[in-house]
Amino acid sequence: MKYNLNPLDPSDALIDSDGDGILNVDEYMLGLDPTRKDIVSLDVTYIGKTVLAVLIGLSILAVVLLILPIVAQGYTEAKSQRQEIHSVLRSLQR
Ligand SMILES: [Ca+2]
Repeated sequence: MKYNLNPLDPSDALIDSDGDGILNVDEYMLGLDPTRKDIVSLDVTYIGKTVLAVLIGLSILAVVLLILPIVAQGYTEAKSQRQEIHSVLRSLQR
């Protein structure tokens, strides 16, 4: 009964006694101690939030980079139309 695991009870093989994400049977096969965490378990929630924040940031950046030239082009077109109207008005005043 090494590591308090019952060799007659196969159900504890599929349990992760130390909560490190590696099943007891796998720890046994790898020669690890199933009662001691062998890897630092990853905080999936933290990773998920970080990835989500990065994706949102990249999305905002992409939208800004896509919209900025359109706005700039619209401004340039409006300015040239305004100049054209002014020149037409000036020619009509003569
Ligand atoms: Ca384990």
